[in-house]
Amino acid sequence: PASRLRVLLDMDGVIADFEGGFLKKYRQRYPNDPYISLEERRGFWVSTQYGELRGDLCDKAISIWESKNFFMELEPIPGSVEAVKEMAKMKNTDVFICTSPIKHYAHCPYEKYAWVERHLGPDFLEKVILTRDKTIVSGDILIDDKPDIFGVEPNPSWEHILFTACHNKHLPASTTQRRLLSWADDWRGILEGKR
Ligand code: UMP
Repeated sequence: PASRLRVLLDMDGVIADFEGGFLKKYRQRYPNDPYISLEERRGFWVSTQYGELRGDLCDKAISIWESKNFFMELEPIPGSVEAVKEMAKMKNTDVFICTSPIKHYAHCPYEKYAWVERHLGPDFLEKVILTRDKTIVSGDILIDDKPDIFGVEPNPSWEHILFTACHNKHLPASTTQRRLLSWADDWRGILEGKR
């Protein structure tokens, strides 16, 4: 009997559009300050690139995702909701959402659960894993837009599949890290290859 495939899905940048939601609210709140277009984004940390643009913009960027309703109001990444629902219905497949909340916990953890309930349905609340260290979570695949995922476990069980995002699409092709270019890319093939 074939054993089950366990897929871990990152939320921000893979299922929910953190970068798009950030830029929209940043420009609304700080219309007279410079901003970084999604085409110009480089590096995983938005706050770092804004701080390099001008020192005070690091804290202004952080103020956006620390605000109430930021995580709740993120739009789904195109095709993500349909893909996640289809994946969860596949035979011998267990899907979990594995996401790192920000440490300013007033709104983010609650809103991540509320987002999952709203877009994926209440049954998916069973599948949410909030952790700041994804290396201690076991799985066959982790689909995540963060290029470097480290923690206390030096040899995580999962293969990291890099989900392409505005901040990582210019990184040189890696010989070790496979990519999923979008939810229109062949995610089914990647899953089948791991069984
Ligand atoms: N985040 C920051 N600073 C940034 C960009 C993102 O704190 O500059 C937050 C948003 C998410 C978390 O809550 O970091 C990233 O979580 P994962 O996508 O790695 O799960």
